[in-house]
Amino acid sequence: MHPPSRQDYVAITLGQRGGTYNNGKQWRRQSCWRKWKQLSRLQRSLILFTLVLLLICGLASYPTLTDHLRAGEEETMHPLVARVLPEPAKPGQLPLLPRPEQPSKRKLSNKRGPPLLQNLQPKNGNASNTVEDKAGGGKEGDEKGVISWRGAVIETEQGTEGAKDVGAKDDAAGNQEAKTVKESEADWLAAVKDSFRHAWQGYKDFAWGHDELRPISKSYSEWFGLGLTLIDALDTMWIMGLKTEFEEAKAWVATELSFNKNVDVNLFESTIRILGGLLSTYHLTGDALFLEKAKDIGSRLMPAFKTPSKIPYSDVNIGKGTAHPPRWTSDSTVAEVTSIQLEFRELSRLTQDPQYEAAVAEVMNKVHKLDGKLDGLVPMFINTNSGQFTHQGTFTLGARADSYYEYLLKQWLQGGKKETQFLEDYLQAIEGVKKNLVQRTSPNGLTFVGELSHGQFSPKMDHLVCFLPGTLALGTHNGLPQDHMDLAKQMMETCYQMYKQMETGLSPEIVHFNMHQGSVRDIEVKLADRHNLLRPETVESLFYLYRFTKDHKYRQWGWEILQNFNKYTKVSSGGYTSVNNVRDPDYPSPRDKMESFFLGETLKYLYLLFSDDFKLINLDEYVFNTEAHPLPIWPSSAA
Ligand code: DMJ
Repeated sequence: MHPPSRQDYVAITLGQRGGTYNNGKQWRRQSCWRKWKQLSRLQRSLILFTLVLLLICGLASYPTLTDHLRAGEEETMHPLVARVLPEPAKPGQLPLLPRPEQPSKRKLSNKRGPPLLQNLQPKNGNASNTVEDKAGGGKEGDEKGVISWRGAVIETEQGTEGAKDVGAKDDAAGNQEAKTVKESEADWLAAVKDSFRHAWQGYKDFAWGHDELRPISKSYSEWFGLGLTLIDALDTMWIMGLKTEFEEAKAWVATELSFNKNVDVNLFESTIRILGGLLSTYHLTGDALFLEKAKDIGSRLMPAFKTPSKIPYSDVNIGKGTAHPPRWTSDSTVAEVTSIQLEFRELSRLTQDPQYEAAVAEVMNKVHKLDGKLDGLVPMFINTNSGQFTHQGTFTLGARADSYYEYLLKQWLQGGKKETQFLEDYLQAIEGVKKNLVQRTSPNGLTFVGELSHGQFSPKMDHLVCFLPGTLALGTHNGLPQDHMDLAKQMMETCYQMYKQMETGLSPEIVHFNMHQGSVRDIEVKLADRHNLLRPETVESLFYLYRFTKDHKYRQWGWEILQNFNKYTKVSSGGYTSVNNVRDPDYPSPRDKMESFFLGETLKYLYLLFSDDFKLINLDEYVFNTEAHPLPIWPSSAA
């Protein structure tokens, strides 16, 4: 947690002085051990005795000390945040000792960020000006001015400065406030565009044509071997007006992309990222190349539906035309088989070939009729032989079920609000959510959506669930009940707090909420759940909430999140990395992977959130697939 006015940026810089971050740690460990071995037994005993003595004194004074520190911090904090400070050590557990630091660097800056990786902070705090950028020059993120999508020249170095005004705008006079908001919009758009360029540069330099960038090791990883990041990012570049980058990527699609490969791909992931990305890029650009590629991958995915039940297998070999379930089960995931519909339906409409739509419609019809739901909520697995739900009795809006609900609403919207079965199932499911899964935290009454397992409620929520405020708001915008919007706003606050209350300002993958009276904090995070994969769901919902309410606070929240991505996940040689520990601002521990959805979704939603041009992907004309690829709402005659 940090005061709202903080402007600093820390980029992760590795391998600059010979050796990676991990190697550095190992070296320090070995050197300390050697020194320790050189001491006499008496010297070692004395040191150990002193350390134990210090530890006892430290433990005795710990509450007083932390109370004192907190009192200082609380003055600058949101009152809610101030009440939910980092976990003190549990009884019987030693408080975590501070990590040894390089004293000279610490003195130079008391900013949070990995100290061993910290750069000297540029005074203007520009997000894209890492040390290497400054020294090396020539990188696109270093440009003095960039052209926004509106055509205005924006000084990137003013970008962050302008944002300071927004933090302090509360007491500004009306017209001054309007001016500040307008300036901020331009600055924030430029900043998110800079972030995209930085991410793209890393991908270009070290992972071009491969699935994902590994920014720390300056290499790449393959999942399907189909240039996943490049395809996922196409429409983002188009929307941001990054024409040069777009043309380079398009040339790769035209000359290098081939789906005639002996490779197993996941039906859901390749549908939402590749088919969805190609279809939306076709619509935005009108370029037939993307439709041709979409047809190619779409037809190669069809063998997945050749199952006894017509519930598709999870995996398809797009070269051989064979499909199969995962090795350990004949089940598919419910969210996966029910979140490919927008894309296949659109492919049928464009090609006038009904087979795609027929295949996914059959899945929806089957799921609609199945037993095993609870008030419209679905289990997480479905068997490809029997066509029945399996592992029944567990209900979540998180992993394995999430986008089932999203696609009920969105299919209804895509088809021009005529297919009422989708609407009915959606409305029933939201009532089911409210009845069975919505609870409030203690002490601050945050609204959240937990999980139910065989009648037992668990106050656990995946970050993935943060798609829900946006979907609920979209429903209300299209005439669904106002109480959906009320729930959306309450949950939006919770999702924001999942970022705000972490020491890095970034959300963990999973949180557990406290519900018992007398709890000290609302949010707990288990050790294994502290990672952040650069996921989009919260900024996606912020985008919808801002579009429908025009409440500027949602953009302010998005801006804070972007700054924290820049501070803790930006790698100076290019790209952003997922991290292991959002609770440790000194060492968030890079995971060395930039997921394709960071470019496909996270940065796109941030850009659209900061844009006041609501015609840029008009939500009455487009519906976003679950990977943030906009597809057109069908004209009434087509539905
Ligand atoms: C994306 O691939 C999609 O948003 C999907 O629906 C859920 N998981 C990731 C992002 O978190």
